[in-house]
Amino acid sequence: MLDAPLREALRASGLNAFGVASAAAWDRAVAPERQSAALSPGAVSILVVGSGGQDMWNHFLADLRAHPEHLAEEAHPLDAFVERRVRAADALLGATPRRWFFASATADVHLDFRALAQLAGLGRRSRLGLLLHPEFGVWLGLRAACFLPVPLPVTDPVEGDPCDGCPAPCIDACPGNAFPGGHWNVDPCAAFHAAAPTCASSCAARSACVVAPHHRYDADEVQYHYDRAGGRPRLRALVGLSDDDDRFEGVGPHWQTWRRKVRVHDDRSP
Ligand code: B12
Ligand code: SF4
Ligand code: SF4
Repeated sequence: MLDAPLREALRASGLNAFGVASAAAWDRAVAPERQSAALSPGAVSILVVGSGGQDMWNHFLADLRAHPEHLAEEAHPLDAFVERRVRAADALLGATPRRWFFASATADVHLDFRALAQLAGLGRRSRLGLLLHPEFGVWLGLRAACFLPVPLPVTDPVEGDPCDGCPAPCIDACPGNAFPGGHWNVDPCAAFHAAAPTCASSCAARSACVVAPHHRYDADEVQYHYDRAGGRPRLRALVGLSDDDDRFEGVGPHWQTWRRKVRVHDDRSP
């Protein structure tokens, strides 16, 4: 298979979850500006790459320890790590034309990776609003996608509602009433962030998910994802970089202002 060596190389960096969607299925789900004809003419397959559990975080820390400048010189060091590793592995695809997209909030072209990953068989939407992967549960990051003009075998979709039959401890664990109607909603969650510091560095609802608890991130990784302001100094301490040598402070996630910060095209509008 064309992408087998690429997958092997990415796995070595903890990019360990893969799925393939057909470009035709993606095109049916999104508005013309996001369809393959606009983004990558001739593409027929989309390889979606994720990181399940804590493996990629550990590779990221090892990279920063070996190269503290990768922290000092990058505003978004984890996104930069992903892009470096993907670009390095990309050479294994040879001369095949292709185009990569990244899931970072600062990406030039924004794709809705949860929708794309669901089409690529990486999981299903959960009550938490996160894609729930059969092996990694909600402890799956979505990282990159490659549009290719080569027909790769499409990954079977994960069927059914992953939350069916679950007593939903995620809802009970949420102090912010962020599950109106039984499903997570960004507005009450963001409002709670503005009103109280309780969720500044973690999400009790996600931590309560019963699926794959052994793949939960550790406290450092959780803090980095939920609270870059505190997570970045913690990263500096973990890799031995002094505050004075770091050119950036951590910022984000932007709970209240994400609609302005992320150039999201609303695929649901006609
Ligand atoms: C902007 C953003 C945010 C914003 C707004 C969240 C939001 N509602 O979109 C803020 C800052 C609040 C945020 C918070 C978090 N985020 Co965020 N976020 C993003 C980002 C950059 C864009 C999301 C987007 O396109 N929103 C567009 C709006 C219009 O979407 P929406 O209306 O909410 O959702 C609709 C569509 O997604 C659609 N849909 C169609 N098909 C499918 C299929 C599935 C499975 C789902 C869930 C939805 C869906 O229906 C939805 C409802 O109408 C993505 C990365 C990316 N490029 O996709 C990460 C991303 C969604 N975030 C992620 C995570 C993990 C989080 C946090 C847990 C914190 C964190 N940083 O780790 C929290 C909690 C989120 C939660 N419970 O859902 C992960 C999700 C991974 C997963 N397993 O699903 C992503 C993919 C980033 C990544 N690198 O992995 N995030
Ligand atoms: S961050 Fe807090 S308010 Fe938002 S879903 Fe998680 S526990 Fe609830
Ligand atoms: S705890 Fe149960 S209901 Fe909540 S997201 Fe996990 S599987 Fe779904």
